[in-house]
Amino acid sequence: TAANPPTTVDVVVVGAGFAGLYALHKLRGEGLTVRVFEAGDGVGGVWYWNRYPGARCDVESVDYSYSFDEDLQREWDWSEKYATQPEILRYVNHVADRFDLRRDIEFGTRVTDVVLDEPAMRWEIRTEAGDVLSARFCVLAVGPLSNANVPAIEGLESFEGGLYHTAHWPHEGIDFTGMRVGVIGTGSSGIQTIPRIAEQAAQLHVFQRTPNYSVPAGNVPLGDADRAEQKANYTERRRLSMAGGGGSPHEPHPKSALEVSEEERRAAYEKRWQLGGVLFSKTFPDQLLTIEANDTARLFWEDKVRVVIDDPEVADLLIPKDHPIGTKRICTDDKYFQTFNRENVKLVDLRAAPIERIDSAGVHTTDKHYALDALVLATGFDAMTGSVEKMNIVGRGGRTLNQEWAEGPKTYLGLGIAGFPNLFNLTGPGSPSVLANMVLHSELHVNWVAGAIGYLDAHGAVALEARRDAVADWVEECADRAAATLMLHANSWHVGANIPGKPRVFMPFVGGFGVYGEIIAEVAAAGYKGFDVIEG
Ligand code: NA7
Repeated sequence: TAANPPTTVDVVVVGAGFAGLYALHKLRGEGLTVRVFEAGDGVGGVWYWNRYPGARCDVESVDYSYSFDEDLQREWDWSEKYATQPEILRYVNHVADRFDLRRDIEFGTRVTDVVLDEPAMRWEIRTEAGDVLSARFCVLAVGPLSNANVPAIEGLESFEGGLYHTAHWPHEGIDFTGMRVGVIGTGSSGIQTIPRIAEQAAQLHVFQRTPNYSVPAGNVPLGDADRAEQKANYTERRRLSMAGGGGSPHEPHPKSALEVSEEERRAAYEKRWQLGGVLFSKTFPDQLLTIEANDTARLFWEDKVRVVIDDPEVADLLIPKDHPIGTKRICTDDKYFQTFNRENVKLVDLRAAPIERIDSAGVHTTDKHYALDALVLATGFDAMTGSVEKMNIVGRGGRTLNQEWAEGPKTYLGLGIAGFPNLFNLTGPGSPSVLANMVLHSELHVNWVAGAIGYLDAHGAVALEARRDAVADWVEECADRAAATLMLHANSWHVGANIPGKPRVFMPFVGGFGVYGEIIAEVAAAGYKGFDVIEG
């Protein structure tokens, strides 16, 4: 941290995760002065905080890494197909050192206010530590899955055992040996951590409200030969990723699931199953478009899962019935379902008997008390809007972002908000972020923002502001695209269903990462069509 950090800069970036770090590197490289504020004491964003046992990325490590520097991507060696949280954190720290990023980052500093000074057309940024900065541009890189959701369960604060949220795991780790542990939540985080905790705990109770689809992750160690092959094809791999639906170099089967023979269909699912990972959801292109196609995947999945669970009644409880497969982000696991065969693991069905309250000694459901030494909340996030809405962001006419988004987030291309000139929200609602490879998506957004700033400067303009009509059209386009899929059939965090009172709006752009990249590039090429370019 600099001794006398400047109070006037070109750009303030909020957040030092993958997006914020690259924003700093890129914009500083364009000759701009940049200051980054980060609430954590280190870089990495979600990978800094989510240190629960079993935390691992579900995008291949070779793809879930920066592409902006050829030497960086050639020199870094990933040790596994899917990287663990500690390895990703080592990588992000390596990047921060290699590009000398820390000198412009203030750690342990949360931004509280981002207020437009309209006559000056500058943003005033305030932090909890008392910093006040004036910036021409503000880049929000706070992450779409970063604001942990702590459920409002009566008595939670009275629990006297260890209480942990997966997204705020103690850095020193926890040894559950000999303990009676409870885990609430069976989303991606719960499904990753439950098998690991089960290996330690004396007794583990898994409190499940909604069962989830999960496929074996298929993680394998990478050897020198694997890495050499990946790196030899890196350029092509990146090209395919940028054009692909999810930001990775994989494409679905060319035909509909319903067009092919039963034999061919099973062979395709079997191949994906053996490979492992989230791409099972994308075996066929229409799997998320029609119930008939989806059912073929769902039934294949169900057969695979039933055989590994010893007790058929437990299997019934673990198999989702309320949503088509893939309409919530599919989870990936390492022996999750097999964990329920262990003597020391019990599944608690909260549909049959919901949690009533928590007391000093454990969890009360409507029919029983569970005595616990430790309770793990794997209860997810106020996704896509939560971390942005936590700040007091005030735009034109004193209107807050929370007022602007009261009925659900409203953006143009995910990047621009009407009434909030020169404020760029990275990887948030209106973009495909959470449906894609977040690292490449962050690069895409940052490069676009850098291009926009360059355009303003080249044209002697002061600001870029999304037009209201363009926002309305984009919101409608995102809604229409979602409605044409099965994605609205799930009570997912994509629609805010996990947060009581949150407006039910499908927040991501579902049209694909490659398509989205083309759209935002065309808008830029057309002189930022849909934005007002404000002259000085
Ligand atoms: P998720 O996917 O939102 O999962 C949260 C889980 O917690 C889910 O099973 C919830 O059940 C459960 N939950 C939440 N509140 C409660 C209460 N009050 N009582 C019981 N159960 C509750 O979060 P994750 O962290 O696993 O994953 C989020 C994303 O991060 C993931 O998709 C990856 O992209 C990375 P529910 O389904 O709401 O009934």
